[in-house]
Amino acid sequence: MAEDILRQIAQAVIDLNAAEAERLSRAALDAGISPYRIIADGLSQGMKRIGECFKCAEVFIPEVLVACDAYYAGLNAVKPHMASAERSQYLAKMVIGTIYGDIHTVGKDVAIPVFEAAGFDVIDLGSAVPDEKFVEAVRQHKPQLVGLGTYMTSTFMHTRETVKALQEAGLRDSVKIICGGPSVDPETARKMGADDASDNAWDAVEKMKRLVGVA
Ligand code: B12
Repeated sequence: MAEDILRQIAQAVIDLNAAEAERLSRAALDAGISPYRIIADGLSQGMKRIGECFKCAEVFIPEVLVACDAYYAGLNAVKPHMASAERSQYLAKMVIGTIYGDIHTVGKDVAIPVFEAAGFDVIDLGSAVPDEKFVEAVRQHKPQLVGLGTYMTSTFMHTRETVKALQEAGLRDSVKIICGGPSVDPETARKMGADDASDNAWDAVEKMKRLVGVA
């Protein structure tokens, strides 16, 4: 019974059906299935499949964005029912934002549900985020990871400044920093003081798990 409904929830995400993902997630709650299982074994399995289809070019960015909507429709229905004990089952906490000077948001908006579906607790700071806002957020939320959305070569170079701001605040050693976007590469990211980089959210998940030691 539980397995059936969880499979149907995953399928609703794959079918890009937000209304169905929400309806089934509520039905699963009513059936006594825990919010964590609905997220991990239902919604997230759907996003995982969408990622596989994206890698094989069976679906494209517009479909991925609609799948994200379906994922969030289910997630928002179950999240208020999560006990704090369940929240602690996250793999790690991440603060993410598009770097200063860069207004691109789509990449981050696709990446966040992928990271959440993989078990990361993600705090989104938005786009064109000033360095001080990253510093404040790390101080407040104490994440293990900082994600920098860097979608242009010029703003990718700003990574050095963001890292410096964290260093000067004495926070650099408390976090791992990963850059993401089409113009990034791990070697240059490391030269600028970050720990890694990825141009694909699904590949990034594996790197993030290694960075926080849960791979
Ligand atoms: C849409 C778009 C815009 C839209 C943005 C709308 C929005 N709300 O995001 C608009 C029109 C506003 C725009 C503006 C500009 N853009 Co533009 N834009 C694009 C475009 C066409 C698509 C970007 C996109 O959404 N991709 C789809 C997403 C899903 O892919 P993605 O970002 O790579 O994200 C994936 C991964 O990188 C990863 N990921 C994403 N974020 C993160 C974060 C972390 C931490 C991790 C680990 C992983 C991760 O997950 C995603 C899924 O796998 C690209 C071209 C391209 N092909 O990329 C140019 C592009 C990024 N833009 C570019 C430029 C130059 C600009 C402008 C300067 C143009 C101008 N002259 O005004 C301005 C920027 C202004 C500014 N200050 O920011 C250049 C950058 C060139 C470079 N290498 O520096 C590009 C590459 C186009 C080009 N070939 O010239 N742009």
